[in-house]
Order: sequence, then structure tokens, then C-alpha cells
Amino acid sequence: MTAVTGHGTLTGEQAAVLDRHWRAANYLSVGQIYLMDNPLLTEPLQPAQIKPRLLGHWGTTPGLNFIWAHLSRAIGVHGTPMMIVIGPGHGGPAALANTWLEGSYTEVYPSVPRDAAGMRHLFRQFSFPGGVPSHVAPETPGSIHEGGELGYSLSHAHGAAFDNPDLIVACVVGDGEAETGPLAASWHSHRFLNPASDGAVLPILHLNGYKIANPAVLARLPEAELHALLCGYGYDPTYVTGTHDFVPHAEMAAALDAAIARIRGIQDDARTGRGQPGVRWPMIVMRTPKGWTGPVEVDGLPMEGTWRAHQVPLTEVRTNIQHLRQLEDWLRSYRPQELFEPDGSPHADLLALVPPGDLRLGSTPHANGGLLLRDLTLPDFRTYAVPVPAPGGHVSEPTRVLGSMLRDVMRLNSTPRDFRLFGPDETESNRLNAVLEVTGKTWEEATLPVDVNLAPDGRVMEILSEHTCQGWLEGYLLTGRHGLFSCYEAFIHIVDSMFNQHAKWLKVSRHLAWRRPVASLNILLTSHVWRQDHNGFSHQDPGFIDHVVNKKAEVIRVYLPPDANTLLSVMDHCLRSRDYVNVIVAGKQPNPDWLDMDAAILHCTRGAGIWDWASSDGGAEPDVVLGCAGDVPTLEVLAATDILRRELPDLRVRVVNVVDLMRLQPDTEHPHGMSDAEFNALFPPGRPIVFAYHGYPWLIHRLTYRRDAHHDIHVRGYKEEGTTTTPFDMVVMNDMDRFHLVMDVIDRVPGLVSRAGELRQKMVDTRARHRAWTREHGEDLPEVSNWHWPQPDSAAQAPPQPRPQPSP
Ligand SMILES: Cc1ncc(C[n+]2csc(CCOP(=O)(O)OP(=O)(O)O)c2C)c(N)n1
Ligand SMILES: [Mg+2]
Repeated sequence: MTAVTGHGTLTGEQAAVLDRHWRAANYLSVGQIYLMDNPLLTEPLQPAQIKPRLLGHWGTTPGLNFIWAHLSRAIGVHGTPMMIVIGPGHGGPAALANTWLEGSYTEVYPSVPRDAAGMRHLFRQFSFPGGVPSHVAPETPGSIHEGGELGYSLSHAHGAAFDNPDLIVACVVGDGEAETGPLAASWHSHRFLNPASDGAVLPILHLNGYKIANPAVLARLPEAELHALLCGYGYDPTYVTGTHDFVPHAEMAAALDAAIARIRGIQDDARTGRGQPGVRWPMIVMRTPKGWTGPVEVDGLPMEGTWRAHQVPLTEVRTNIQHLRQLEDWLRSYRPQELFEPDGSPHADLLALVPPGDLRLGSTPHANGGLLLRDLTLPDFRTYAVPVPAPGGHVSEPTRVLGSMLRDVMRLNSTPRDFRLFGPDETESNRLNAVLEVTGKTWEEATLPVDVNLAPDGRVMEILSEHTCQGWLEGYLLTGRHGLFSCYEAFIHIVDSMFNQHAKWLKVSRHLAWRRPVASLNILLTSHVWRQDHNGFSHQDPGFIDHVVNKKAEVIRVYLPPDANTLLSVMDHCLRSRDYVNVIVAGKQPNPDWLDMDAAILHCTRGAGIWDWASSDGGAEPDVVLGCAGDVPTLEVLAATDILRRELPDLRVRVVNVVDLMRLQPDTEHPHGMSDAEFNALFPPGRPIVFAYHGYPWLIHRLTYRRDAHHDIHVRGYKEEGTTTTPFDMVVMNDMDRFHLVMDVIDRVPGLVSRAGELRQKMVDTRARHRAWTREHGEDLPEVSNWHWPQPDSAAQAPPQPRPQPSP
């Protein structure tokens, strides 16, 4: 390899320091993948000093090391706070090597000092039982991005940059990663980045040519085509190319200096009123060989610069003397004795480029967002309460009511700006539009007279990419801010996997004392399965909850508020919580309000409870329990109860509503779980329980299978029957309607079937009548649409029943 040159903004001496830093990081990376002992190669390498299992990814690592060294230099020179997001997070050795070199690692983990013993520890622990993961994991200082699942780097980086006006987030995008859908969509993120009030993202496309076993598409595009693509995405790319024989230190330094200057220029213009729409942000395209500086050839096959370098280039080091010698030569090619003191500490001169204190990439507080987290200023949620003179005595659209509260959350947290609402084009459809009274929908591109509510500095983030919404929000939260993602219930599945990764991140972070708690990821699912009036079957899928409950109980919470006041109370709780994923399922359609605010708070505090006003068991042992979770199931259970109370007045019915789904699990399984005694007090064993649930019925069985009463639980829920039809036809299609629930009660309560045969038949007939009526008239039976919970004499007037409005 030829020596570096010293032109451009870099002196020869600075280039030499950069190169020494890079060599040191490369040495430490190879050491992590291979060595258990002899970290400084003070003696010839022995097979016993090699790890028995060689795990990790070399291919991407030297490029990452190169970028890290250069970012460190640029931060020092410009005094610019920066953060790094590493898309190919499998290059964990790079982040570990560099944080160790710069000292940030040892500050977090004093047991890994910057000396020979520390270096040995650093090497041994990597991908080793009891050690640290091979990826840029939560354990890695300076990271908000694991990178194991590829595709989310740019959206995370933008989430970090929003409302962080001084921060530049350098984002390494793998050329393979760039083929993923989420990454492809997230190139548009800068179109939502306001140079006046946000920070900036500097994408560095890492064109090392290959993925695991294939070329990367972007690396094989003709240069002009790649350039046109990136320009089309709104970037102004600079190209830096390195080869086996040429290390482009000067070019990279110049590219970074120019990019930072350009970013500051764009921001200065925007912040002094000289900004223009259509900003072209800089980016760097770094074309270097995969496995750069590693073995050129192994066993006669080309290695450096090929896909073969992706993981571990030399695989038989313990058993093949040739491989052992090649590894030793490779390690010694970095000339460790020039880089480390005899005691193992890095030479002071190669650390000359490391910026001080919190400016180090491994120490930036932005990557440990809990350090910067401020409690939201929250309005008193009780002031948004809807009046409920008696259960069912008022009707409201729960998400619309919530919208008023969120408007004020938005307003109260406009300085500092640390609350945003995210969603794929559905804020208005989900009836949260009140927020638009105080902020706009972020939009940096041109506008037309027909556009409404768009604003460059808006804090409602709408892009039709659930991946991008989720990634933005995760980046925003992990850097110490707050937010809410509102999404159609069926399409939240698009981010199933991203939710997985975030839940894993939280699970690990919670056990790292140095990582301070971050605001919870709040997901509001509305436009739910039961009320997809416009859309039908494709939009009917309540399965996200099933997916969520697979994750570690300590980080997941699921709420099914049955009405507006309970939704307000739940949301207030979620916005105050830390380190969870809160999933809240709530309807947007007109829905009876069951609880006044005091009752709602009490019910939400309990999480699950007997609704004595609906029950007819007089507080004694019930003949049957009707359980419900979710707004539509609650409505159907109450309507069924009304029929039972009228038709079978001596039947003792108990109504139990569950708002916090995790209450159903045993307390040994979930922190919110009920003890068996509590559960039995609600659902006494030996009594039939007919449970109407918002989602797929089997989940209730999963959650309760250990309960004494499990044998007695019969669940109704969504069983994948649906289409574009009336609201009540949906519940009928899934046998969760009030009439079927009454039939279920008659069938399950011992002795009832013999004396309630007539009622049962009436229920069957009413279902048939419903079917005929809807097919004839296109709407639900009047007795269904006009049903309301019996009102006390003082409120004998039927509550107002706005006709449900179909909505998108
Ligand atoms: C979404 C996703 N699909 C597949 C993989 C498996 N995988 C791990 S690394 C890799 C290749 C990555 O290539 P690139 O982004 O170019 O990274 P680099 O070349 O820098 O290693 C693949 C496919 C993954 N981690 N994530
Ligand atoms: Mg690649």
C-alpha cells in the first residue's frame, strides 16, 4: 500500500496521524475477531491464543474505521458536535476499537482499561460467551443503532437530527443495506428536515461493492447513473475512492470539511432568513475495497475487495499453520509496535486527532438520550374529559377527544421542541387534527395553493412509509425526546420487525446502568379492525398485539381503552413512562362513553375491573362472567348484558372490562400481571366466562392458560372474517355480536339452555334478520344502531347517537 498524500486541507503530518489511528483501529478489530491472548504480539502467535470460534464481520470494518478516524478529526477541527450511525452494524469491532482508542469505552467500562490487560479483555470479550455482541449493540457507547437488521440507519439518523440544531449525524449506509425498502424510502427524509431548527444528516454511502455473497446493486451502477440517482434524491454527492494501493485520507478529509462547511452554510442561510426551498444536502460516496487492508488472497482465492471478505477471512487459524502465519502477518502489517506503548496504551500522537470530552463519538450524550431527556410538560388530561352523566350517556369519537389533549402537549412542549407526532398520512383520518391548530405538517418542498397545514417547521411528521415514521421516531426517542406514532392497525405490521429490534434494544439497555431511560415508544393504533368501513378485508388485522406480546414482558404494554376518558388517562400514563413500547388500540368512530373521568382513572389504575353498574350479580357469585377488552367488544358485551338483564332477570351476570391487557397474565410473567387471587376474584373458577376480545381470540387463551378459570374461558374475537360492510355485520361475521354472546351464555351456563330455548331462538332469528336487513337496506338494523345502555330516570332521554360516519 502506498503512503498517503498530504494535499487538500490536510497536512502530511495530519494525514500520517490519521493513518496511524486507522491502522491502530484495524489492528484492534482483527485482534477482536481472532485473539484470546498475546494482544500485542509480544511473542509468535500460537494456536492456543486463537479463539476457538471465529465470529464477526471483517469486511465492512476497515471502512468504518477509516470513517471514524476522519469524523474524529473533523469534529476536532470544526468543533462540531457529531454522532455516528453505522448502518452495517455488523461491523461492531470498529465501534469497539475506536471507542477504546478514544477512551470513551474505558470511561463506561473501567474493567477494560487502555493498556495491555485492557486490550486483552477487549479482544477476548468480543463475540465470546459472557462478553459483548458482534454488532454495534446497546452495550456499545456512542450508538443508538444496532444495525443488525439492515435498513434503518438513515431514518434513525434523521430522527436524531430533528430538533437538534447543532448536531450533525454522520450516517454510514451499507451498499447492500441501500437495497432494502426502508432505506430506499428514507432517502427522502431530508425533505422533512428543516435547516433552521433541525440538525443535519451527512450520509456516507459505503460502496465496498458487496453484500454477503453478492455484488451490491449501487456499486455496479455506471457512475453517471449512480450520480443521477443520488442527485434525484436531492443530494450533492462527493466521491472518495480508495484502493488496495491508495488510501484517500486527503480526499476524505477534504470531503468532510466541505460537507460540514456546506451544512453550516445551508443552516446559516435558513437561520438568517436567506434560505431557499430545494436545499441540496451534501453526501459522501466512499468507494473502498471490502476487507480493505486484509489478506489479499486466501487458499488461492481472492479475498480483499471481494464478497469473501464479509465475515472472517481466515477460518482455520487454529488448525492450519498457513492460516496462522497469514493472520500473524496480517496483524503485524499494521506495525503495532509503532502504535501502542509497551504497556499497551495507544501512542499519544495517534490520539492527537481525538476530540475532547463529549465531542468524542463514543461519548456524545445524544447517543445516550436519557441523559438529555426532559419530562414533558403535560396538560391535566382530566380537563379534556367528556361528560358522562351515566354510563353510555354520552357519545364521542375517542381519538378526536385525544387530539385536543395532544394539541396541548404539542403546544406546551414547543420550547424546547421535544415532542413530535409521526404517522403515514393519517393524522387527520385518525381524527387527531386538533394538533394542527398549533403546528403544521412538516414539509420542506414546494407548496401549492391547494395544500393545507404544511409548514417547514411543523412537528407532525407524515410520510407514507411506516418504516420511515418508525425509524424517525426511534431516532428521536433514543436521542432523548418524546413522540407518538399513530397508525392504521392493519398496517402497523409493516414495522413488526422494527418493533422487534427496538424492543430488543430497550430490553438490553434497561440492564445497562450507564444508559439512562428514554421515553417510551408510544404506538396508537386506530382505524382498527372492526371499523374499516371504507376499506374492508385488507385493512382488518388486529395481529400486531399478538406479535408485541412475544417480547420481553418488562418492555411491552398493551392498552385497550373502551372509551374516550379511559383513552385520555391511558395516554397520559404512556407519555410519562420510560423504556417501554406502549401499544394503545382506540377507535375513532362515535362510541358510547361508559365512564366519567373519575371512574376512568380508577378503572385504568386497576387495569381490569368489574363494572358493577352493568353487572347483575349484586356483588355476589355470578352465574356467568362477560369479559371484554376493546371498544367494540365492550359495546357488544354491554348490549348482550342488556338483553340478558331484560330477558333473564334472575341470571347473575358480571361484566369485567380489561383495559390493560397484560393484567391477564400471571404476575410471575408480567409486571402488570394479576396474582391468581386477584384473577379469581374477577373471574371465579367454575363459572363460565364469555370473553369478547378486540383481536384474534387465541391471544386471550395464551395469556390466561395458567389460570384456574382457563377451562371456563370462551373467547370471541376476530377470526379473519371481514369485508367492506356495516359495523355490526363485522361483529356478526365473527360471531362476536351481542346476539351470539347471549347464545354463548345460554349454551355455557349450566341449566340455562333448557329454560332459555326461546331466547336462544330469538337470537338466532335476529342474526338472520340482521343479515337480510343489511343486504336489503345497506345499513344495520335500527334496533342495533339505536341501541343504548338503559339510562336512569333522570336521564331518561336516549343519549345522542350520531350516525357512525364511514371514514378512510
Ligand atoms: C434486513 C436484513 N436482511 C438480511 C440481513 C443479513 N445480512 C447481514 S450483512 C448482509 C450484507 C450487508 O451488506 P452491506 O450493507 O453492503 O454491508 P457491508 O458490505 O458493509 O458489510 C446481509 C444481507 C440483515 N442483517 N438484515
Ligand atoms: Mg457492502
